[in-house]
Amino acid sequence: MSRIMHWILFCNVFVICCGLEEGSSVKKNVPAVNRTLRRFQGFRRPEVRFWPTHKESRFLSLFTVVTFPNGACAGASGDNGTCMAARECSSRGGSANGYCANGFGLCCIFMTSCGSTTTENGTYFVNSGYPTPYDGTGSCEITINKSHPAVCQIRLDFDRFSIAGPEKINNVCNRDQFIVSGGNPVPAICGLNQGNHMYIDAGIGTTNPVKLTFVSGGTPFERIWKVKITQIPCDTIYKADEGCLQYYTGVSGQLKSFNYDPTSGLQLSNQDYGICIRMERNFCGIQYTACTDTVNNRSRSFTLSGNSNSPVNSMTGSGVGPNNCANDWLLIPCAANVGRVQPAQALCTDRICGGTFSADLSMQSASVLTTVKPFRLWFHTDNVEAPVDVDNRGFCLNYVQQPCTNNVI
Ligand SMILES: [Ca+2]
Repeated sequence: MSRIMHWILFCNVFVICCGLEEGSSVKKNVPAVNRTLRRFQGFRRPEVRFWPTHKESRFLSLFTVVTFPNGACAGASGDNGTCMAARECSSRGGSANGYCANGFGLCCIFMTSCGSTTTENGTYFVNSGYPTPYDGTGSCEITINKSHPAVCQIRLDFDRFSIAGPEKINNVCNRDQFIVSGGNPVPAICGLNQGNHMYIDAGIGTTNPVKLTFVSGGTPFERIWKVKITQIPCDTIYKADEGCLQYYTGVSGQLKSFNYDPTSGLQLSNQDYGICIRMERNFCGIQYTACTDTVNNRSRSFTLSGNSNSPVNSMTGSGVGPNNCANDWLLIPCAANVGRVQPAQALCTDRICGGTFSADLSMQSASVLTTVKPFRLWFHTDNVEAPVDVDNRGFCLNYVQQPCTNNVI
């Protein structure tokens, strides 16, 4: 028994031990243990009183350090953070916000603002003075460096996003702008985007910093933003598909164009991006329906072209003419209305625009189905609105994936 070492360190690390032949894995484990212990110095420096002598060590201890990973945690404030020791949180520039790992760790929140550089996964980028709004002019930029060489995507979640909207003639973001540079091309956006998100391609390799910039123009406006930055390794299952600025998962959900707001939002010009929905297992089609508009007397939840201050029919196709979508459109591959196919028209269409959501020329909104895979939409707008296109909101659609039965292939 004397040759079997039982060590139990009463700090914030538990060590479970058992006997092992000398010369196997104990010595290899020592550096790893020391590293682990150093990570917990923020709690209490563990006292390792001795290592076994050569004489004692014919049988050495194989100890398994039961510790907690630096995983995601929910802070007391509701923000998400990373679970770690207090000293590590402080040295990495975070602030502790509640406990995690059954009280052994602290939930470390990383929040940063103008002029900073971050490598921390889960960092929040907030406006100067947050949570107080910022009403001034200038440029606020942060640089995101990869937290790990394996990172190849960055997801931005707009937990708060309220900056000045576009000008009201052509809906161009020429006052305030949110700009992403350093990754794949991303359209500049402005206005109200709380709850929306973006995926940024960070490329392969250890560098490729991505910059996020909020430009505040001269218009007085109480700007507020809080952007959560999540770094995504290439080999994860939650990585977005290539070419998807937005990526949704789940059998059902809701997707909106940027600055969609039924009350005051305006469809943004100069947009051109893909929206992807992950095909869930055993689902073969996807159905889209315009969101319920609870604000306006007449639904404006799909208003892409025409003067939406009056009822506007749906428009389809890529031809030139009053009922085509030559300038602004939502592209849904081979879209067809559920339950009604008008014989005089093509069985399916691609581009949809106008002021009513339907794959047929109609004043009546419809549910639209496509079985083209993968499930993907493209949104395109040019840089002109007035005088033909006025007060369009953009789109808000609910989607429901359709199972591989019921004649859906
Ligand atoms: Ca336009």
